[in-house]
Amino acid sequence: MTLRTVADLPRRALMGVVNVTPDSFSDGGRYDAPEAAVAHGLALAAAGAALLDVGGESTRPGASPVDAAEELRRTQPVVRELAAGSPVPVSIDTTKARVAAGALDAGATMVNDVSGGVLEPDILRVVADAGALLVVMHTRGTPRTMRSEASYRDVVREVGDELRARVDAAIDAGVGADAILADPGIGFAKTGEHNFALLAALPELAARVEVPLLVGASRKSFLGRVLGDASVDEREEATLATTVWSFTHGAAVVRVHDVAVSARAVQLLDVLERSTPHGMAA
Ligand code: PMM
Repeated sequence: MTLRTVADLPRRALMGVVNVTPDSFSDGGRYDAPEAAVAHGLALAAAGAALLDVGGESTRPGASPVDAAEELRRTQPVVRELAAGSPVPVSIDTTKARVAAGALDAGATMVNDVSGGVLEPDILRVVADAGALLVVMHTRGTPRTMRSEASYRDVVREVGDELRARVDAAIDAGVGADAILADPGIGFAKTGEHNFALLAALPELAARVEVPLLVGASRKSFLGRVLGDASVDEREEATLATTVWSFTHGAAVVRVHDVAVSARAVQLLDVLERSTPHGMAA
């Protein structure tokens, strides 16, 4: 399925995570064989994902970099199979222009760049030329250095300004303004407090960046800390709270690992929203 603009996505779209990596923080190694990754992607689509986000390089703090050839080797066959065989569009989670080009060639219609086009600015032109959608995420530095860059005077204002600058750079490179989503980058060059401040300020951020927001808080460690150091496997309810919170505070897309759980919550949210003091709407 092809996407031309963000408006082509369903309302409250869930982006399902398909990590083809041996070392992602939440599901590393579980789906690193291409067949397993494809089967997982198809299951996420069946569970209600509106988008599948295929990634071949772990972005967890301190992760080792992967070269473009290896990242392409991991992701391209999975993108190709999912683009051909799944009912929903495929996104490639990469910061590399070459990997993005390979994925778009294989049928992806969205590029999710966690560096917002900073690490390889050519990626913006690659997206523009393909007429694809783009996610620009906010971070500072690289996964290796981002922890030391989590310092802000006013995190909401600074992230909003820096994110808007990334949106402008994408538009300058030829990406349509209606094809861009912005993401505050929960957990990227942020402390737990910064993450909560940004989640509390989603409407302000959306107004500042002037494009729809994508939020990715699924299973991240700041959620575990609130719950007394809950492990990754014990963060699903907290993740669900952030999904519902993000959608009710204006996010257009939420990126999650467990799509089925979030899809059921979104279904209920839609009914609640249509309900009146007289009862449930038909
Ligand atoms: N988080 C991760 C990876 N890619 N992309 C976007 N746009 N937003 C995020 O918050 C984000 C991302 C890290 O999580 P993972 O290793 O479980 O994929």
